[in-house]
Amino acid sequence: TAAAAAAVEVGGVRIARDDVVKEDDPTNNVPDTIFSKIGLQLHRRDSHPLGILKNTIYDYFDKNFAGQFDKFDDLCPLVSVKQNFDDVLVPADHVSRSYNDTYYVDSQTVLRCHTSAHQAELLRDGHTHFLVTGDVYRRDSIDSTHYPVFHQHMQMEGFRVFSPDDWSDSGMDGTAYAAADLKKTLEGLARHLFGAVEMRWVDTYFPFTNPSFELEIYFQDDWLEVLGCGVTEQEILKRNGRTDHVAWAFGLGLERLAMVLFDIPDIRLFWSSDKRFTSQFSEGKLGVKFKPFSKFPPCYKDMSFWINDAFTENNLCEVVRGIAGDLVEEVKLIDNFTNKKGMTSHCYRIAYRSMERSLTDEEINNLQLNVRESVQSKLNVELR
Ligand code: FA5
Ligand code: MG
Repeated sequence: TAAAAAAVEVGGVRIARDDVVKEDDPTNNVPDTIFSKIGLQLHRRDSHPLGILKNTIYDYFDKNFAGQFDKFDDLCPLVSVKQNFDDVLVPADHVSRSYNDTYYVDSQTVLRCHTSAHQAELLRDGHTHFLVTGDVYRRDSIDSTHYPVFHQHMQMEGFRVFSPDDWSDSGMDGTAYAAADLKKTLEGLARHLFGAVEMRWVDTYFPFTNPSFELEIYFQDDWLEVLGCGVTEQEILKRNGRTDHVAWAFGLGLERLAMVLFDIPDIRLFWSSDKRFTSQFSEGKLGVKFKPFSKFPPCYKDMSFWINDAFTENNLCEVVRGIAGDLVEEVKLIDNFTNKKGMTSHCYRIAYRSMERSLTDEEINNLQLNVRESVQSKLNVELR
């Protein structure tokens, strides 16, 4: 893969590669492949599907809330552990805090894993209605069987504060009032984007909201989760200058909505600079259906090794991604057994495929060779 630039700029803040990728620092787990995604800001390109979608959501809020929502779309994705987790009440022992799930720049700084990381500071700054759009980062596995899980995606956070005057005449308590307003607002948004669409609410859990819900839309014979939301925990409002108020919040996945709206079959296409992709979209045109250009065939390579206690699939995926970048489509466990000595063997099948061209045998063999070497040296496993 191409060497990453030395620095990028987000919202006027310069982020140097060497401040984010520190190979020899054990408190850092950010690879070059992730650094190269920072600063691309696809959601700020008006002719990119994610930019078109963001602008259409802005239109909905502008129209229905008379411009009350303040908009942020270039807040720096490097945030403190406090902002990302503590400020939104994520428990100290929650799995999402682990090095296996989150990219740490150092022990106190992460690449935000959700846009909720900005709730507290914006509240403290006095904002009562706001939208925050940005790239978020998670150490997921690679899986494209249905919806490809990816290590970066775009979220939009929405937040609205109510004061007692807003609900006092409604006959409801503040929480019920906010929950009803939240659902009405998001159902309206779904209709603004999709027209008629089948949707349903599912109860769920988030540390920062109660009650909490997910909205699912029916797409290609299946229910697809597009956002999480709920009534903000009182503690968050209290800590940030809004005692006696209530609020709702939501966080939606822009790619998931865009894939449905534009018929985009693979999440990796959003990062493509191929003209055959980018030229199909234009500013202000939501829902123009993407016409796939020829799909190149995948190539499969298997590798087997004895794992050790420290082995995790996320770490394996990171190593594979570090070598093959966006050419890797899937890493799948296809065999798993433990021998009499108690040693466990895993066999993984790696699918390589380019969105843009046909890969040569030589190129894939080289990739696989490098992947094997890197897996052995970085994960300390024994190849079979
Ligand atoms: C959150 O990130 C919460 N912060 C959302 C929230 C905000 C809840 C405010 C309550 C109040 P979750 O991890 O479910 O939740 O992600 C939110 C949305 O991002 C998902 O519904 C989905 O649409 C999208 N998303 C999550 N993971 C991925 C992924 N790997 N690829 C693409 N989209 C994703
Ligand atoms: Mg979820």
